[in-house]
Amino acid sequence: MTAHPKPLLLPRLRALMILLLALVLPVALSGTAAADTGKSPRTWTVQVGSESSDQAIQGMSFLPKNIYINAGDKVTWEANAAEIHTVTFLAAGQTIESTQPFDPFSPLYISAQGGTSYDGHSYYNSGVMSNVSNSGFAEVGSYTLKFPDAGDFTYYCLVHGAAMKGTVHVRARVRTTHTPRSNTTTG
Ligand SMILES: [Cu+2]
Repeated sequence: MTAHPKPLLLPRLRALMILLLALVLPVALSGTAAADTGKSPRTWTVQVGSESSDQAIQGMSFLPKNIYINAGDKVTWEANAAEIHTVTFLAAGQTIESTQPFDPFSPLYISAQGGTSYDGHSYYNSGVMSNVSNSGFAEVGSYTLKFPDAGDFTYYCLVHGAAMKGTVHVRARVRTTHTPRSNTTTG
């Protein structure tokens, strides 16, 4: 008789908004650019390896393993462990298995290969990355690549093979249709 059913919806909506904000905020804050209009290229950081403070425990991973960027953005990989790693994009048709085991004498493994802008199909390599200078290899503390074209690009560590890989997901810069809501906040 005195039907007044509206109060149910509002608190729920508010809870949903708060949840969304909680999910979106860390992503939004992880970028390097302060103002995000989606127009100026950004540089994103990926940590290469991780370790306990005494270096006894080594994490064989790229952090984050998946990164979502816009075409024209750059990614900088930073050496984050004493353990040696590489950031390596294989050539089209090349398998990680065919690169194993790691060859510590081959320039293809231990030296920088490819340019500074990723073309989507050639071989790119950082050289041997470590955050200590006595790794036995030329010291590479960071490695940066620009990604001008959209696509999903998987890369590996040549030292640890298939067990250590990551993917750079590059979205086309201009998008006017069907952009998932969760994606619009990150770029
Ligand atoms: Cu590795």
